[in-house]
Amino acid sequence: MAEPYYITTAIHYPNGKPHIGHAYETIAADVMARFQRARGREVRFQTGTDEHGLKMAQKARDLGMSPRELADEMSRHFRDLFDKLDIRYDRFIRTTEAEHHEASQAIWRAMEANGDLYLDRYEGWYSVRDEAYYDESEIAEGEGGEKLSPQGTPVEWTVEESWFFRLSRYQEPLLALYRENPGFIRPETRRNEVMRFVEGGLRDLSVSRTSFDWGVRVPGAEKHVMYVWVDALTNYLTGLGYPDDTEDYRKFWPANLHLIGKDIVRFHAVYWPAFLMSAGIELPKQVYGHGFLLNRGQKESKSVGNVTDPVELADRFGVDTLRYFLLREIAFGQDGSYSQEAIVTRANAELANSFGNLAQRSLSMIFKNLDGRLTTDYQALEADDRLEEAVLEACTRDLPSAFETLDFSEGLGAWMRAVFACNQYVDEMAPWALRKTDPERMQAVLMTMFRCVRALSIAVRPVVPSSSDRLLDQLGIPEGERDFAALSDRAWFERLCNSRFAVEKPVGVFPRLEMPGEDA
Ligand code: ME8
Repeated sequence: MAEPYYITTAIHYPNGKPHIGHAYETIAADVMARFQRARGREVRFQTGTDEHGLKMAQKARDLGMSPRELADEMSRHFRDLFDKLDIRYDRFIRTTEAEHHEASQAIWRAMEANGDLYLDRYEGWYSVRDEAYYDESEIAEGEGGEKLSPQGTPVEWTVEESWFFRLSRYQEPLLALYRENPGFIRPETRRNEVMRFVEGGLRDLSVSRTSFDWGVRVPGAEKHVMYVWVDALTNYLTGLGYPDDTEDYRKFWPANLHLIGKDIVRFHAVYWPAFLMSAGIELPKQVYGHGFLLNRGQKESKSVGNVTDPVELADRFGVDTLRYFLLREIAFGQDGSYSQEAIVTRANAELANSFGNLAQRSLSMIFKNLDGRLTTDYQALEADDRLEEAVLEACTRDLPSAFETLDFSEGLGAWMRAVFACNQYVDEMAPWALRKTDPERMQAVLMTMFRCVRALSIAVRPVVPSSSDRLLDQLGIPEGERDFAALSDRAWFERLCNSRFAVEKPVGVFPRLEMPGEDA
């Protein structure tokens, strides 16, 4: 039976249209989900929108809408973007769903039954933007003397009656969790930050609000709504049918990976496991805090006027190009910069001129010189075997082992080195010159190229799914043979030679892009 794999992204605040950071995180999760499917695992991939909380309520009020209307409108934009980006999720959750309210109330009751919730008064520095209270020690002063959170957002002194979660009880169990499971928080830098924070001591957490009502009601205390993070984190359970003992829940919980950005690691690696321990629910296996995407080194913001619509980027450069660029250019755990020039440079150098060119010249030569016929009737020389071995090693060992640890850029780097090796081989072998002098040798070279292009297309398919499929269609590779298992099947080539003879005139799948401005 296929081993299950459950991956989630953060659920996004639909208080505006999706930005490039949302696209980045969700593309990475989609690549991971496709990669695990291609490894033969049964994958469940969930994303969605986080629709409650003061931030949503305030934004809706500013726009003269109800929070529900705002959530409906903006959530639609997220789904449209993800469809456009070829993101194949299994569940898109909205926290305003009735099922989600039930799940959040169920986990609340479980924490209460464990003696971890109590009513008290809360005073503290509250940031509406972060939906979080901060300690006095964490507050800084801005240039105009205003108080700021560690994220640089404004905070206000707030007093309210509130339910509290006994987070202080969980300091030791959390530290034990991090120590015993070094992979629980990744990458290492985030793990260190979280450990230092927890070692510094944990205060009980205010987990309800009475100042507004846009949220999930606290069971038995109807004037309180849950702190938005309690309900938001619970989405990962709701999507599997919690609190019911469903087949999905049994199969997919605990989650293998919560993929989130670095700014919300504390919520996922401290609060969430504490809530789950309290409720007696198994803990997820890993929380990965990826880096931030910057526009030419700067955070995008409306006031700077550098906000890029990810839909426009996809329209302009192509979905697969954007997906490839984001994962190849930036070391996943770190912050990284993008610009239109960088996208064009990377896409032209690697997709169009290297991989695309390799595929196109291999197929055209087979089409022109062999009438599109594949054959097993040739003698491979050592150079041919050596190349194929190197390509298979990159495709079945280096890329997968890097992708398993979310080192996408490293995995794609190994893949690209294999592409370069193939192009170098073609240049050295010069099969076009062999046509007259040594047609048998030409056959061996062209078949080797064909075999390598197939392996490279399959390996990179999670990243550039539609381009890779267009290429594999041209190669005649059956749809069920485009995964990693197919790469260790020795008999595929013989089967293909027997089943199929002429390729159509090959067409390139990775167009050369123009630099911004060139077409103006
Ligand atoms: O934080 N680059 O929602 P959100 C990369 N609703 N990632 C970025 C980014 C950037 N420039 N900007 C944001 C929330 N992100 C909560 C999550 S989960 C139970 C609740 C990432 O819409 C961010 O780190 O502000 C987060 O993982 C995701 O986008 C959604 O951010």
